[in-house]
Amino acid sequence: MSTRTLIRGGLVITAAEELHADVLIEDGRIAALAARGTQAAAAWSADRVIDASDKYVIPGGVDAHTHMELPFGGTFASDSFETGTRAAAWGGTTTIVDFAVQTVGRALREGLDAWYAKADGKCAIDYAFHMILSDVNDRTLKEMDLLVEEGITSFKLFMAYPGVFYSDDGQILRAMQRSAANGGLIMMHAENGIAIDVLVEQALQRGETDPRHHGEVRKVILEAEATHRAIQLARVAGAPLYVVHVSAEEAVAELAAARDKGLDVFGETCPQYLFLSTDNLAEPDFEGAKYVCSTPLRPREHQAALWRGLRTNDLQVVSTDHCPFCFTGQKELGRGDFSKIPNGLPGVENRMDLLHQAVLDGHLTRRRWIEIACATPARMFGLYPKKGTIAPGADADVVIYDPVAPQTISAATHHMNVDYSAYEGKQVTGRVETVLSRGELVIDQREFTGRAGHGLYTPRATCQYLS
Ligand code: DUC
Ligand code: ZN
Ligand code: ZN
Repeated sequence: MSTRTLIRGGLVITAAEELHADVLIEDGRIAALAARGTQAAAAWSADRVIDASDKYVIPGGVDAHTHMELPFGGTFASDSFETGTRAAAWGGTTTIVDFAVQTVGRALREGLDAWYAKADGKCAIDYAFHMILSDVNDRTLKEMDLLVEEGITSFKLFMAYPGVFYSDDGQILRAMQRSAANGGLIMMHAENGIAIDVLVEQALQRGETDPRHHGEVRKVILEAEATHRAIQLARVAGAPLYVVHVSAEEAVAELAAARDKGLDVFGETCPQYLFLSTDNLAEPDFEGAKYVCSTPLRPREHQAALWRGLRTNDLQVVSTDHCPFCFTGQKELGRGDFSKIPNGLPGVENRMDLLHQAVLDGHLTRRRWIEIACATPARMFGLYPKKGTIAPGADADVVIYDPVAPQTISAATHHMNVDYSAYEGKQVTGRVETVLSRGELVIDQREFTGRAGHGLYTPRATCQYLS
């Protein structure tokens, strides 16, 4: 039976425009928009009418970088696909792209199938996958082609974490050459992990074991150098490149220089680099461990360059790199040795609100907020216009957002399965009120009405910024 939902009276914001319009949803998709007060809008009837007066009507967020259940440092990220996607919905995100992991010595297929199985029937919102390449060899290079055809059109490589996820320059070049041929997009963790491991060892020998030393050994120059090297390798291969979790001003400069040359080089940053800093890593009593992630948090002076990069489009996407580990029992693994602290921060629930706060703080326009959090990640990863916008034919993934509601971010009220918030006590203005995923109410006036298994696996096209 056909279900019609009408969202009345809100301000519709997309990456392209803002208009006071009513939105008609039919069979899980946007059927039509009509400017407020027009005859067309007045004539619409529906089974369900949602009053969005004084609210924003925005596309559901697309978080293109999450790690549910990631195995790391002898433990696992604490959000499952069930808890993590539910929390995402609470925060106004309706699509995640998570990273399936290849184990060294095993086929991509095996890792991917494991990720399909983890997520199947568990998700509250739609999901897709990238693939982490941990072992680039002749066999896995061939498998990349099959994955692109299957809708896994992006591959993360690591210049960091020797012995775990690390690829050397030869492996990186070969994977880039393959992606140049098959249409895949290489996503790069750009840090010189070989040099960092030397600095880690030397720091520990000097007795520098606290979390703040994590930030000190993972030097800005080693992010900038790896970013530069990744760009040159991509040029040699004739391949596009997407650099993940950019945190340092000098790395943004490398991206800007590449883009000024007209290269297909893209960059992502994350809320933790925009709102947190090495001050957090230096918090006493091992509290700094809560903020250990890689790339690391930087001195706060770097934030201005990140905001500027987002405004000038030298950075195009804000994702979360959501990779939560509980303080108790998980982050604590690194007491006395910062290198044993599992790397990662929670954030999938906070991204849309923090970026809305950035609008209020004057860093971004409202449309740019939607662009970097919804439309561009959808285009970058082949999901547009099904995801990332409000337009006829798009999936009805829609958030009714209250732009004046105050909230205090806290672990006491968040829905992520982690025992702390990286933004504990931070006061922001703006809050998700209602969320629809393919026309179904997932959050209804701040009550969870979704279900595990509503979220569907979504195969992706190739990057839509490439000709
Ligand atoms: N960085 C993190 O902080 N966590 C997981 C993987 C990564 O690259
Ligand atoms: Zn990474
Ligand atoms: Zn990551």
